[in-house]
Amino acid sequence: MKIYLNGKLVEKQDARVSVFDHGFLYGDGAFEGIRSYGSRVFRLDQHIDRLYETMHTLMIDPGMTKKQMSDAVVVTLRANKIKDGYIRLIVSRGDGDLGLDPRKCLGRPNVIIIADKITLYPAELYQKGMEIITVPTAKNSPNALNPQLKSLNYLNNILAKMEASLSGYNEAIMLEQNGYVGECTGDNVFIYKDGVLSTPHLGRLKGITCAAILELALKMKIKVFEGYITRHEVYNANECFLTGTAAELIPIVKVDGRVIGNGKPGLVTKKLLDAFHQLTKKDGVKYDM
Ligand code: PXG
Repeated sequence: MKIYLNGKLVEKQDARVSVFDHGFLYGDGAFEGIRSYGSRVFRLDQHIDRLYETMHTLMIDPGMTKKQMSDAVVVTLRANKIKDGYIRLIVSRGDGDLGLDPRKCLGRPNVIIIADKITLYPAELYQKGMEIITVPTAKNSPNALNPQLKSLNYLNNILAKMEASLSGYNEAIMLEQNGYVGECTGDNVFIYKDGVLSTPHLGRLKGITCAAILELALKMKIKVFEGYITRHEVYNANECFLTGTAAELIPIVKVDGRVIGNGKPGLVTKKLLDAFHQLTKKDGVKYDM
């Protein structure tokens, strides 16, 4: 496996960064999770835009243009001969001292790109649907650590993920500080009821998959709503599903013990999943081997 590290492709065992890197010491950095389908990087431009927005807020300058960053993703995929895979793009602030002060990070940020195969939820969960729960750990407040930042500090989500797995579930709904539904630990949440597809508006990551699903829904003449959603509305929805780069679109059939709709993946969910699969075949940056 070849890893992209600061402009060079190196072997996995040689892809190392310092223990003084602020990404390691403090989770100080940004990342993206991207997928490629049949030698097309799905919505690469949107992922790169989101990465640069996170870095802008963190005041990290990778010393690369967006075009150079996109090209580096493609170079890494080619070097690993990956047509269908998952790309992890990481920019950490770089080496500092043992203090918090980012001004002490005098070296350059570390830019790392890993291209690998993807691990999905088991196939039967896409057929039967998944059960999830709401967990006690709430989303970070936007005025503390805004959930719209895809930063290397993912402890908020990891704590929630632990609560889910300790209770025997794969995913968990995290609520916002005000008690409204936020998102899952690595996925956005959707509900469908009476012709309207709804998803929380703020206090969540602006998912690339979520945006694609909203576009597809509009094309299918389904009404969409982005706003406050309560757990009560989730429990009483006709359909529910989660979206994310890794999971794509996974049907949810039970939340906190409440059966959603008829307890089976819904028709609209299936239609959107089909449409999403079609989209991944034509949307994206094409590359040759
Ligand atoms: N919300 C959060 C908190 C995420 O981390 C999404 C939504 C979906 O966004 P995209 O752009 O992928 O549609 C994510 C996705 C994992 C994992 O192991 C998930 C993500 C990142 C890293 C790992 O499930 N992010």
